[in-house]
Amino acid sequence: MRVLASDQYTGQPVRSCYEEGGINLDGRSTISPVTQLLRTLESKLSRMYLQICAVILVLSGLGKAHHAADLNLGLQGRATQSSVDNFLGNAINAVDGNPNTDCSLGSCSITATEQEPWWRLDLLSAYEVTRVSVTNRADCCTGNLNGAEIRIGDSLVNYGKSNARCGTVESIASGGTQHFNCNGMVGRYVTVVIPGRQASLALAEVTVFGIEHHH
Ligand SMILES: [Ca+2]
Repeated sequence: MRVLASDQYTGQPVRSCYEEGGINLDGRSTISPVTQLLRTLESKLSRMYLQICAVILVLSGLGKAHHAADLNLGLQGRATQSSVDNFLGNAINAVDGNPNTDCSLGSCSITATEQEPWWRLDLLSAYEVTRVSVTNRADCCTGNLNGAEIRIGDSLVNYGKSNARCGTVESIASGGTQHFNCNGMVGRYVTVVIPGRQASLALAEVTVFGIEHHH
Protein backbone atom coordinates (compact mmCIF):
# COMPACT_ATOMS: atom_id res chain seq x y z
CA MET A 1 0.00 0.00 0.00
CA ARG A 2 1.36 3.35 -0.98
CA VAL A 3 1.40 5.91 1.88
CA LEU A 4 2.08 9.62 1.56
CA ALA A 5 3.30 11.52 4.61
CA SER A 6 4.77 14.91 5.59
CA ASP A 7 8.14 15.47 7.13
CA GLN A 8 7.48 16.49 10.74
CA TYR A 9 10.10 19.30 10.69
CA THR A 10 9.87 20.82 7.22
CA GLY A 11 6.25 20.08 6.42
CA GLN A 12 7.43 18.97 2.99
CA PRO A 13 5.75 15.87 1.75
CA VAL A 14 7.87 12.77 1.85
CA ARG A 15 8.05 11.64 -1.75
CA SER A 16 6.78 8.18 -1.03
CA CYS A 17 7.40 5.07 0.92
CA TYR A 18 5.82 1.74 1.31
CA GLU A 19 4.01 0.48 4.34
CA GLU A 20 6.01 -2.70 4.15
CA GLY A 21 9.46 -2.28 2.86
CA GLY A 22 10.96 0.36 0.68
CA ILE A 23 13.65 2.99 0.80
CA ASN A 24 13.35 6.21 2.81
CA LEU A 25 14.66 9.49 1.57
CA ASP A 26 17.79 8.98 3.60
CA GLY A 27 18.40 5.71 1.79
CA ARG A 28 17.66 3.39 4.70
CA SER A 29 15.45 0.38 4.36
CA THR A 30 12.08 0.63 6.05
CA ILE A 31 11.89 -3.15 6.51
CA SER A 32 12.26 -4.17 10.11
CA PRO A 33 14.96 -6.77 10.91
CA VAL A 34 12.23 -9.19 12.03
CA THR A 35 10.39 -8.83 8.71
CA GLN A 36 13.66 -9.34 6.84
CA LEU A 37 14.37 -12.47 8.86
CA LEU A 38 10.87 -13.81 8.20
CA ARG A 39 11.19 -13.10 4.49
CA THR A 40 14.54 -14.86 4.33
CA LEU A 41 13.11 -17.87 6.16
CA GLU A 42 10.03 -17.88 3.95
CA SER A 43 12.18 -17.79 0.82
CA LYS A 44 14.41 -20.61 2.08
CA LEU A 45 11.43 -22.73 3.13
CA SER A 46 9.79 -22.21 -0.29
CA ARG A 47 12.97 -23.32 -2.04
CA MET A 48 13.25 -26.32 0.29
CA TYR A 49 9.60 -27.22 -0.33
CA LEU A 50 10.11 -27.11 -4.10
CA GLN A 51 13.25 -29.21 -3.81
CA ILE A 52 11.41 -31.81 -1.70
CA CYS A 53 8.58 -31.88 -4.27
CA ALA A 54 11.10 -32.40 -7.09
CA VAL A 55 12.78 -35.26 -5.22
CA ILE A 56 9.40 -36.90 -4.54
CA LEU A 57 8.45 -36.61 -8.23
CA VAL A 58 11.74 -38.12 -9.39
CA LEU A 59 11.52 -40.99 -6.86
CA SER A 60 7.91 -41.63 -7.80
CA GLY A 61 8.87 -41.82 -11.50
CA LEU A 62 11.76 -44.19 -10.75
CA GLY A 63 9.42 -46.37 -8.71
CA LYS A 64 6.99 -46.66 -11.59
CA ALA A 65 9.72 -47.47 -14.10
CA HIS A 66 11.16 -50.08 -11.77
CA HIS A 67 7.73 -51.57 -11.23
CA ALA A 68 6.95 -51.71 -14.95
CA ALA A 69 10.21 -53.37 -15.88
CA ASP A 70 10.10 -55.95 -13.14
CA LEU A 71 6.51 -57.05 -13.23
CA ASN A 72 6.40 -60.82 -12.72
CA LEU A 73 3.75 -61.77 -15.26
CA GLY A 74 3.57 -65.43 -14.30
CA LEU A 75 1.66 -64.70 -11.14
CA GLN A 76 -1.21 -63.13 -13.07
CA GLY A 77 -1.25 -65.52 -16.05
CA ARG A 78 -2.97 -68.81 -16.76
CA ALA A 79 -0.88 -71.94 -17.21
CA THR A 80 -1.59 -75.16 -19.08
CA GLN A 81 0.47 -78.05 -20.45
CA SER A 82 0.34 -81.01 -22.81
CA SER A 83 -0.47 -83.52 -20.05
CA VAL A 84 -0.16 -83.96 -16.29
CA ASP A 85 2.12 -86.62 -14.82
CA ASN A 86 0.38 -86.84 -11.46
CA PHE A 87 -1.60 -84.77 -8.98
CA LEU A 88 1.54 -82.94 -7.85
CA GLY A 89 2.41 -81.71 -11.33
CA ASN A 90 -0.22 -79.18 -12.32
CA ALA A 91 0.85 -76.56 -14.85
CA ILE A 92 0.18 -73.69 -12.46
CA ASN A 93 2.89 -74.98 -10.10
CA ALA A 94 5.52 -73.51 -12.44
CA VAL A 95 4.18 -70.01 -11.77
CA ASP A 96 3.11 -70.27 -8.14
CA GLY A 97 5.91 -67.97 -6.96
CA ASN A 98 7.55 -70.87 -5.12
CA PRO A 99 10.94 -71.86 -6.61
CA ASN A 100 11.25 -75.03 -4.50
CA THR A 101 13.08 -77.56 -6.67
CA ASP A 102 12.01 -80.77 -4.92
CA CYS A 103 9.07 -81.78 -7.09
CA SER A 104 7.81 -84.25 -4.49
CA LEU A 105 6.67 -81.19 -2.52
CA GLY A 106 4.19 -80.16 -5.19
CA SER A 107 5.60 -76.90 -6.58
CA CYS A 108 6.66 -78.14 -10.05
CA SER A 109 4.73 -78.59 -13.25
CA ILE A 110 5.33 -82.12 -14.63
CA THR A 111 4.04 -83.62 -17.86
CA ALA A 112 3.84 -87.31 -18.64
CA THR A 113 6.69 -88.77 -20.63
CA GLU A 114 5.57 -88.13 -24.18
CA GLN A 115 6.66 -86.88 -27.58
CA GLU A 116 7.45 -83.14 -27.62
CA PRO A 117 5.81 -82.13 -24.34
CA TRP A 118 4.97 -78.46 -23.78
CA TRP A 119 3.96 -76.04 -21.05
CA ARG A 120 2.32 -72.70 -21.84
CA LEU A 121 1.57 -69.48 -19.99
CA ASP A 122 -1.25 -67.25 -21.21
CA LEU A 123 -0.51 -63.65 -20.17
CA LEU A 124 -4.13 -62.74 -21.10
CA SER A 125 -2.94 -59.87 -23.32
CA ALA A 126 0.15 -59.02 -25.33
CA TYR A 127 3.30 -58.07 -23.44
CA GLU A 128 6.81 -57.03 -24.41
CA VAL A 129 8.71 -59.80 -22.69
CA THR A 130 12.06 -58.64 -21.41
CA ARG A 131 13.31 -61.89 -19.86
CA VAL A 132 12.30 -65.37 -18.83
CA SER A 133 13.91 -67.39 -16.06
CA VAL A 134 13.60 -71.18 -15.91
CA THR A 135 14.36 -73.18 -12.75
CA ASN A 136 15.14 -76.88 -13.14
CA ARG A 137 13.99 -79.57 -10.72
CA ALA A 138 16.55 -80.97 -8.29
CA ASP A 139 15.01 -84.29 -7.24
CA CYS A 140 15.69 -86.20 -10.47
CA CYS A 141 15.97 -86.19 -14.24
CA THR A 142 18.21 -83.09 -14.51
CA GLY A 143 18.90 -83.61 -18.22
CA ASN A 144 15.26 -83.68 -19.25
CA LEU A 145 15.27 -79.92 -19.87
CA ASN A 146 18.23 -80.08 -22.27
CA GLY A 147 17.19 -78.58 -25.60
CA ALA A 148 13.96 -77.06 -24.27
CA GLU A 149 12.92 -73.96 -26.18
CA ILE A 150 11.14 -70.82 -25.01
CA ARG A 151 8.68 -69.54 -27.59
CA ILE A 152 6.82 -66.22 -27.42
CA GLY A 153 4.02 -64.93 -29.63
CA ASP A 154 0.29 -64.48 -30.15
CA SER A 155 -0.42 -67.74 -31.99
CA LEU A 156 -1.89 -70.91 -30.55
CA VAL A 157 -1.07 -72.84 -33.74
CA ASN A 158 0.80 -76.03 -32.81
CA TYR A 159 0.08 -75.18 -29.13
CA GLY A 160 2.24 -72.04 -29.39
CA LYS A 161 5.31 -74.09 -30.29
CA SER A 162 5.61 -72.30 -33.65
CA ASN A 163 5.92 -68.82 -32.15
CA ALA A 164 9.26 -67.01 -32.30
CA ARG A 165 12.04 -68.45 -30.17
CA CYS A 166 13.52 -66.43 -27.32
CA GLY A 167 16.08 -69.01 -26.27
CA THR A 168 17.12 -72.64 -25.95
CA VAL A 169 18.21 -74.46 -22.80
CA GLU A 170 21.57 -76.14 -23.34
CA SER A 171 21.63 -77.58 -19.85
CA ILE A 172 20.59 -76.28 -16.45
CA ALA A 173 22.22 -77.74 -13.36
CA SER A 174 20.09 -79.68 -10.90
CA GLY A 175 18.00 -77.06 -9.09
CA GLY A 176 19.64 -74.27 -11.09
CA THR A 177 18.08 -71.29 -12.85
CA GLN A 178 18.86 -69.96 -16.31
CA HIS A 179 17.88 -66.47 -17.47
CA PHE A 180 16.97 -65.66 -21.06
CA ASN A 181 16.88 -62.11 -22.42
CA CYS A 182 13.95 -61.79 -24.79
CA ASN A 183 14.58 -58.11 -25.61
CA GLY A 184 10.94 -57.08 -25.68
CA MET A 185 9.58 -59.90 -27.87
CA VAL A 186 5.85 -59.27 -28.17
CA GLY A 187 3.30 -61.93 -27.39
CA ARG A 188 0.46 -63.16 -25.26
CA TYR A 189 1.75 -66.73 -24.92
CA VAL A 190 5.02 -68.01 -23.46
CA THR A 191 5.55 -71.66 -24.34
CA VAL A 192 8.29 -74.02 -23.15
CA VAL A 193 8.67 -77.09 -25.35
CA ILE A 194 11.08 -80.00 -25.57
CA PRO A 195 11.25 -80.42 -29.34
CA GLY A 196 11.78 -83.59 -31.31
CA ARG A 197 11.98 -86.22 -28.58
CA GLN A 198 10.15 -88.06 -25.86
CA ALA A 199 10.54 -86.63 -22.36
CA SER A 200 8.75 -85.48 -19.25
CA LEU A 201 8.82 -81.70 -19.04
CA ALA A 202 9.20 -80.56 -15.43
CA LEU A 203 9.53 -76.91 -14.40
CA ALA A 204 10.16 -75.93 -10.80
CA GLU A 205 9.47 -72.28 -11.63
CA VAL A 206 9.20 -70.04 -14.66
CA THR A 207 9.43 -66.29 -14.14
CA VAL A 208 8.38 -63.99 -16.96
CA PHE A 209 9.17 -60.29 -16.89
CA GLY A 210 7.78 -57.71 -19.25
CA ILE A 211 5.70 -54.61 -19.79
CA GLU A 212 2.26 -54.33 -21.33
CA HIS A 213 2.31 -53.88 -25.09
CA HIS A 214 0.28 -50.98 -26.49
CA HIS A 215 -0.62 -51.15 -30.17
CA1 LIG B 1 6.96 -73.52 -8.33
